[in-house]
Amino acid sequence: MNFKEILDARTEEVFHAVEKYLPPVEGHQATVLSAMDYSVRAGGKRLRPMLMEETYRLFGGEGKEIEPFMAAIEMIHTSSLIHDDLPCMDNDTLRRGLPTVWVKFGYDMAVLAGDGLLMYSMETAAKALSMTDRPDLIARCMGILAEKTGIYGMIGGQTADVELSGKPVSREQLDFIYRLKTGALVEASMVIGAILGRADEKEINLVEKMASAIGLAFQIQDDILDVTSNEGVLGKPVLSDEKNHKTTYVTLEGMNKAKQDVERISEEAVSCLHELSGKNQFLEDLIRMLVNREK
Ligand code: GRG
Repeated sequence: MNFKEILDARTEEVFHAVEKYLPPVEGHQATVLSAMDYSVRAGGKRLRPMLMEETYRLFGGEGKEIEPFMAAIEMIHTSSLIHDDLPCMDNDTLRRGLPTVWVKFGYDMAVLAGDGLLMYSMETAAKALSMTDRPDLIARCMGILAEKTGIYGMIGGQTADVELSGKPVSREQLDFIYRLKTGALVEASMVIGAILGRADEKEINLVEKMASAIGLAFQIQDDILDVTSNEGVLGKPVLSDEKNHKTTYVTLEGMNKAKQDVERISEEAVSCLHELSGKNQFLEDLIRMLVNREK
């Protein structure tokens, strides 16, 4: 199998692990449950739960306790996509190749589906407590999940991003936005994988540094693809940043430098990986894939 085939197979496997934790679509709140289900099942690369599981494996983790956290991080990520697409944010109509949640279920249900997934993620992560002999580690990971999602993480980054739309943005402000709105969930994914894999504190710090580099490279590549790709391949509209008057890495630094920097930052992440004692070739290939990905 070539890397693309291995990656597709892993995406499928990761989705099956996540799918087990989706709530049933029933009861008086069936509409919002249906919107939550629709958005998670819509597809996507499943990069965050994949990075989490690969980091867990890097440190020798073999248990099931990682799975509720894999499901939780994908739920949080999906909730952010639902809200990001809303008319009050990016006002986008296509996501993961399908109509966005607000287009299909209405603005009200989309807000609630995002909120519903966000809270259900914590309920899901808590299920790991009954799967471990180290509840202290689960509690620590739940704290990290909340912190990296909240106002000191993704939501904080999105706040600055929304507020600065249409305004001049400095490189320092852009770095802040990218580190929080995109990097924080990648950091949560890999740090949780490391903690549950029983990494020591030095290793956890190195994993956080590696994840931060991956998050930054990933967001810059997202900016590049917004200009160079097409809707059919991406499954979401292109030129969305221009439409929303957003300063991006590409508008600030130019396309050539953006491409060079994705490559350089990805290699920095690979260097961090090499400093760790375990070996995971798939993880290394996955990090490098970020530079060449088309969607
Ligand atoms: C849920 C309360 C609540 C708030 C959300 C809208 C928001 C706050 C945050 C937006 C964060 C965001 C969308 C950052 C961009 C990150 C990014 C590059 C997303 C695309 O991720 P991919 O390419 O998507 O991994 P797939 O579809 O493959 O999963």
